[in-house]
Amino acid sequence: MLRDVVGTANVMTDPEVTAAYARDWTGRFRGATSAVVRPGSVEEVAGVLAACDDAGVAVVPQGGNTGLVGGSVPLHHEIVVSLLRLRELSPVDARSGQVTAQAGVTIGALQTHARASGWDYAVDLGARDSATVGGTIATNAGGVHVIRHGSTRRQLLGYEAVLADGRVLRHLDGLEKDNTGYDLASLICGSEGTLAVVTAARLRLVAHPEHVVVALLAFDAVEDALDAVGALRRSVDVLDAVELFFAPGLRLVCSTFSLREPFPEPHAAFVLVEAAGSTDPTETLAAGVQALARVADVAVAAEPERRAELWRYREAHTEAINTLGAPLKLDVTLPPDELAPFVERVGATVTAVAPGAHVWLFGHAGDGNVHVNVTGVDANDDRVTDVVLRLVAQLRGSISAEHGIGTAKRAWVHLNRSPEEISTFRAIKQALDPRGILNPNVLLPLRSEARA
Ligand code: FAD
Ligand code: 2HG
Ligand code: ZN
Repeated sequence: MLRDVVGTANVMTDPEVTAAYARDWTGRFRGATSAVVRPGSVEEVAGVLAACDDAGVAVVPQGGNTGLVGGSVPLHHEIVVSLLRLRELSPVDARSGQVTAQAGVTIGALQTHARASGWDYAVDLGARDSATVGGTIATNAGGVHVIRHGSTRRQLLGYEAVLADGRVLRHLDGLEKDNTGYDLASLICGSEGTLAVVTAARLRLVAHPEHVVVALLAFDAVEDALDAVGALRRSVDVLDAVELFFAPGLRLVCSTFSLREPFPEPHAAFVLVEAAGSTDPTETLAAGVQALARVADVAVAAEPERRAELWRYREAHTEAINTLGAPLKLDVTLPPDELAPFVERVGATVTAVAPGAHVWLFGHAGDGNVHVNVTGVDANDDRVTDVVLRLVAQLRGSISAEHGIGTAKRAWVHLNRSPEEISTFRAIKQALDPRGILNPNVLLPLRSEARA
């Protein structure tokens, strides 16, 4: 009995309570569950999984439930295992610049903890106050600092996780060099809860930058903005974010949140650049911006509050778009040379199959990552997903940059992964979770779903 493992108060069955765990952040993915279980220790996670494995009951691990691909909610009546009670953080190790965090710690809490010791956690994202260490590891979350520090996998120096049958794997020493066999932390990172439940991690911290400056650049031609991305990456060596958005998204953000537009004149495209370092990067950034060919206007901010105002124009896109109804979200990476052709073609590609659609584009341009949000269509319209992901594959891009596959994209994994790779994925899943109880409805395509 799960109640014997976690206590009666931590098995919730009232549909009014469990509903919040069964619906995703966007409102697109809605399921139902007979129970939400909230273990409070690694031993309790092990007990819950062993019991479910014995009974052949499928589970969905859940952290902050901010995932955007329908992977964190029980769409097939799975039991939800919420990790939010695992909230311990070790002191920051000043010599190694490392910390051990339990799965339910939010990214915001981890950053605050690290900053109190002069360090920082490099993965940063708009969902920081809800997204958890466990969830970001499970999705290998990216965020705004990938161009400088890499995605979550690069921060991961050790892990603790529970296998489907309740066995606990633990390797938390955090040695920078450690070639003792298979890198299980890297394997579990990005596995979206299909191989093990992450309970804790040893994480790399980075120096908290003393000086940060943000510039919002306006362009009258989309092509000029995309050219600027590569030029800035070459000329400014202290860049830690290069973000992109366009006039319709900016207008929507400003009208939704009653914000003043950042520039007196309208412009077509915007690049938000952040530079950071132990010395003031303003001059380096200004020189990089001056060298750009066709910048129409610039706003610069060094003070934290003004920096946050400029960031809001970019970060508030997700929330603003959601006010229009649950969108269809795609998250793709293009090779640098294909970013401009993709941005140019994707709108017409979508409206060819869904004439009433509105396509919103924004993203982390520094690493080629574009978020394609489509409103004005049924969010489950597979035709839209199909044409966009095929365009991405044709341009040699990835159909999932940072959000994962979840349930939303499992039918298109074959566009990026060969049959040999997919059968190796299946073999790994079978070895670690032979009864298939861990998030069985995400990531791996159904055999009947493999499309030509
Ligand atoms: P959940 O949503 O709860 O779960 C996500 C997946 O991980 C599910 O498959 C779940 O089963 C699995 N999982 C959760 N916890 C565990 C665990 N302990 N062990 C094993 N599996 C687990 N993502 C980015 O990459 N970059 C961004 O910039 C970004 N910005 C966002 C902004 C907003 C406003 C929102 C709403 C989302 C954003 N996301 C972004 C998506 C989301 O925040 C990330 O995918 C994040 O990693 C999810 O963390 P979570 O704790 O909410 O996980
Ligand atoms: C972002 O970069 C997030 O803002 C969310 O990854 C993207 O809403 C989206 O599609
Ligand atoms: Zn993103």
